[in-house]
Amino acid sequence: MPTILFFSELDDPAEWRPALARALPGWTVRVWPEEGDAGEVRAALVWKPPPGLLRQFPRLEVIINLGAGADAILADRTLPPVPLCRLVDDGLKRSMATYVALHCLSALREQPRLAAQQAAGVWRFLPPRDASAMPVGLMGLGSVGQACADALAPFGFPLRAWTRRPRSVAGIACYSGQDGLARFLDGLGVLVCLLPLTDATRGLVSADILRRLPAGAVLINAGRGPVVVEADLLAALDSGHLAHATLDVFDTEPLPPGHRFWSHPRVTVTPHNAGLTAAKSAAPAVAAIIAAVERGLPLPNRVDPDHGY
Ligand code: NDP
Ligand code: OXD
Repeated sequence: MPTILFFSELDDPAEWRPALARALPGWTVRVWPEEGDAGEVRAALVWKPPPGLLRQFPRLEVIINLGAGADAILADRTLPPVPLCRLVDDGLKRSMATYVALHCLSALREQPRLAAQQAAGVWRFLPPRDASAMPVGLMGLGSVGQACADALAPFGFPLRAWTRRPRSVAGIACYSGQDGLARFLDGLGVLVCLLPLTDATRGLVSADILRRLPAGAVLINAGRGPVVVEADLLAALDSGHLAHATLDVFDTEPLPPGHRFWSHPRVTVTPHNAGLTAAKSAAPAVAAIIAAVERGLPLPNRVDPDHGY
């Protein structure tokens, strides 16, 4: 019987096994390290598998990354030469969109300053800011960036996006490449980083980009930690140039005890929980990828190893 191999040290197999069994009738679900015939494994649904694990299945046809960011799996130089797809489902997009909307609205409503006032027992009227004067810039307008743009649309923020290739999307001022970067950054109220981690994006958000933001701007990073240079971000926060940073992703995860982000008055830390790939909503997306493999159709969310996402 065709078998899908499941490996994750983060996701609960007790949730995934029944969800996959429902979505893939006629398939066996094998949770690593359960024993079985290696030749029956046709698909692998994996999050950060140990290097070399996937090489032992001679009839593997597709690898499905149990998450949207493929940087960790692409770092495995021993991956067998079969197509690699990312798992991007409606539940994940919704959770990322609520995270980004929450923290853009928090900036709009001056929530960090209000929280500090409350902690100090201070009653001081702070007028809400004007969304129309607070452009939100999405670095990355892929499946997650687009869901975030849709969620932000009703609140009146002017929306911008910056991508690798030129794009044209109704309601969003689109910029691309190095040429478009300066115009994208000019006058932003909130910079939202939703980029994959690739050779081209590692260390991209450095002092140079941060200093081009207007004084008082806010950063949200829910993409990958190493896209932002942590030391440069701390310098921009310490100087007061940036009003606040909300960070879900970090160079080192879990964020080490004693890291300055934990206690910085201008930083909100969340434990890489912005997006959730839940078995119930994502198992049908796994089945859709496998159905496309079986029918020889283009694979949804296929990763291009040359570009790293
Ligand atoms: P996609 O692959 O759908 O989109 C990536 C976007 O980034 C595209 O718009 C792409 O541009 C743009 N991009 C890539 N490289 C560059 C570059 N060098 N310069 C400019 N733009 C670039 O990814 P998703 O939207 O699905 O996810 C984005 C990232 O979010 C994931 O890779 C992951 O790291 C992170 N993530 C984090 C989660 C969390 O819990 N914190 C949960 C889920 C995802 P173009 O349109 O031109 O291709
Ligand atoms: C993902 C993540 O990439 O959760 O899906 O970070």
